[in-house]
Amino acid sequence: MTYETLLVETDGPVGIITLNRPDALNALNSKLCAELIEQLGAWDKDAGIGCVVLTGAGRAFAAGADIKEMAPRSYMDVYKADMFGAFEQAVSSFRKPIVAAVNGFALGGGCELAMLCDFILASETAKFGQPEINLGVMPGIGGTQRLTRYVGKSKAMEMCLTGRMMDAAEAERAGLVSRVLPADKLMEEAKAVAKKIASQSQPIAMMTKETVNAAYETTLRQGIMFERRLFHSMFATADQKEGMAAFVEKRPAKFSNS
Ligand code: CO8
Repeated sequence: MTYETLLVETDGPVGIITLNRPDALNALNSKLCAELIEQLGAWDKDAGIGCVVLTGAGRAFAAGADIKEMAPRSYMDVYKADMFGAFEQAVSSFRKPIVAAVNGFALGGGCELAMLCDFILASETAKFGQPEINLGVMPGIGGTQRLTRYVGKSKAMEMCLTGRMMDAAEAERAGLVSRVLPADKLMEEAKAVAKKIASQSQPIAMMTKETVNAAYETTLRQGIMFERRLFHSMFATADQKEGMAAFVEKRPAKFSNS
């Protein structure tokens, strides 16, 4: 599939999407949102894809929603269109793991998009922020909620109220990113991590993602019960039998995704 705002490729079971509006620092315009929704929809249904890497071309992962496109819109325009509603829904409900490889600016909607992914690998040059307040608005694709859950109230509040950017080292200390890598190693490592994930049992990886994400939505007790029920259900899969047999027989597991 050829897109105007995305580069899409596959490397075996890994799908790689590069946001590709580098002249606008990959700002999220409606075209880009529609194309990303379409591609994720296709890969959700494609059993050949086990993990996705999302990155940005040039100096940015994404510098936010497209301000030039958004600026003239009225309240009725954005309310009726439920601006960014379908976008947030499409990424957050994607069932397979998505790794964000953040190479530069991840600001506003760009930071929110990175946080919608399952974890973030950052290059040393990455910068994260929620600068919407400088534009007379606030985060609107989940930033007030997800950033607070990632880094805690104090830092999230400071970032949303001041618009200050965090560098990669601070983002790692704060728990926003899982690891920081040299810029020239970021994609190599992101693809290696995605390949490792895609080599596991696909349904077990999907259930694991669903269960970790349940920690955001439930009480501790409900989350633990959800985990236990899904854990028990894994004993009905061929992949549990294979994974454990392979360990006992000292050989690599050969999962059948069943
Ligand atoms: N939208 C549109 N164009 C952008 C954006 C953006 N978010 N960011 C950068 N660009 C464009 C610039 O206009 C410029 O284009 P041109 O060459 O035509 O003038 C080009 O990208 C390069 O940018 P700069 O020249 O500004 O590059 P600098 O290196 O000087 O600065 C910065 C880089 C600091 C990243 C700067 O570009 C910047 O501050 N960008 C805006 C960041 C921002 O405010 N992001 C938040 C946007 S609002 C948002 O995301 C809200 C989401 C929630 C909506 C929810 C609705 C329900």
